[in-house]
Amino acid sequence: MPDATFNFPRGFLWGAATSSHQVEGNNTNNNWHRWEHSEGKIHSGHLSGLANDWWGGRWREDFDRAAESGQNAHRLSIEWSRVQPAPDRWDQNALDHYREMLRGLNERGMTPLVTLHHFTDPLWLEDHGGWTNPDVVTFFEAYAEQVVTALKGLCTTWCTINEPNVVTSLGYLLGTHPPGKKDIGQAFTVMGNQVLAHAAAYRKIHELQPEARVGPVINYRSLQPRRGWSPLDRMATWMQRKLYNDFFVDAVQTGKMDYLYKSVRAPEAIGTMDFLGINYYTRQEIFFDPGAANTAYTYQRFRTDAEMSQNGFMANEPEGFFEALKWGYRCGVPLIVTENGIEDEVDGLRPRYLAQHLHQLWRAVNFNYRIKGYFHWTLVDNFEWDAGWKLRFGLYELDPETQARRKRRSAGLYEAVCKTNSLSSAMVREFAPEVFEKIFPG
Ligand code: IFM
Repeated sequence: MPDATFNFPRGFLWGAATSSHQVEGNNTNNNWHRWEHSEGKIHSGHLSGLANDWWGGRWREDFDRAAESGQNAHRLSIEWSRVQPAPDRWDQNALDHYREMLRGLNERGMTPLVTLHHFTDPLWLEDHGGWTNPDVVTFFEAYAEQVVTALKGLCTTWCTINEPNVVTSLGYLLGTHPPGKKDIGQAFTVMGNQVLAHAAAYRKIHELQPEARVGPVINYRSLQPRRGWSPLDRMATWMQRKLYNDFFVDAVQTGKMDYLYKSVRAPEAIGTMDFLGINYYTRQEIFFDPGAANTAYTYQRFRTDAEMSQNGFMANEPEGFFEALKWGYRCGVPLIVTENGIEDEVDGLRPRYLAQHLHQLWRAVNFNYRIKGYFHWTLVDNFEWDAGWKLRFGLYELDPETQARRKRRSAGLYEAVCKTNSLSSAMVREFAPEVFEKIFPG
């Protein structure tokens, strides 16, 4: 095969994604801090501790790393519990801190993408019933107002809620994230409140900043029936797709929240999506399981012959990424890949995962799916929620004790891509020769 280059459109955003609690350190006023300090919630009792010490100022060196490796954008999140430490208190110093960080991105020529809610809630909110409390809609709107008023000179692209579907499934169905519930009724309440809170924040942001681009971020999982011939597996897959992948975007498109057994009107949600953020990691197979009422009668697992990540957390399924982008395309708004990546401390699989996923991204771009950018999860290893420090997703390795960073090989591949706005056969030959034939068949 002669040398070939897959080019991306001019102005394509290339960056990495992070979230406040996972990188800042010393976040002590939110529900995750409480969860970390409750017995048996986090792998090996790990704590986020200093995390990547961004609150202490190490964001500077990490932004330098990203900028020097050709990234022209970065996605970060604001920590609600810092901005509003108590229901009646707004912390201007915290907002100044974020202003400085966004200025830091702009000075380095990087476009900021800011997420308002990435998993963590202030303790006072959790103590008021969290996302099951209908007041969360006005609380979230007020928080968005404060943040956008303070930061609108430095950012125009806002993600409202990161992975509402993960918050509900892990926090209210499986119970592995706070508040640790296993209650489908509460999960449905939270799903509805998330849509309404997103819609209220969307309208408030546009009032404050008419040129803003505002969207939700959905974790898209490619779901396939385990036994294609089984009507029960097909039905379970359909239900999971509807509730996990489709619920939120359908609600903002149709103004109806479709819980399968009932539909609730939400006309205020219609048209509150300027772009759709898609987080894609993996694909799973679905079985019908009559005993699993809490998970909509399904059981899911990876394909038996799938290539698994280091700790078995996910499978390398690049075709599912194309499917995710095709799914997003049907929404008719521009798409941003707000997360994609793999846990791989030894960086054995990541280079080919990255090459194969960027190949699928390029294919989708060539189908005119209006994709504006790609944000790799993540820049530097960070605190991976209930898995603690076990799962390492960084392009750079972190020693949380010493705060030392070390560049992984796949950072070299991503750097070459970002700097040339392309994926070439030479890059794949150098970094992931084992998949060369798959990407550039001879
Ligand atoms: O680390 C998380 C992130 O916070 C949300 N999306 C998935 C990532 C990897 O598990």
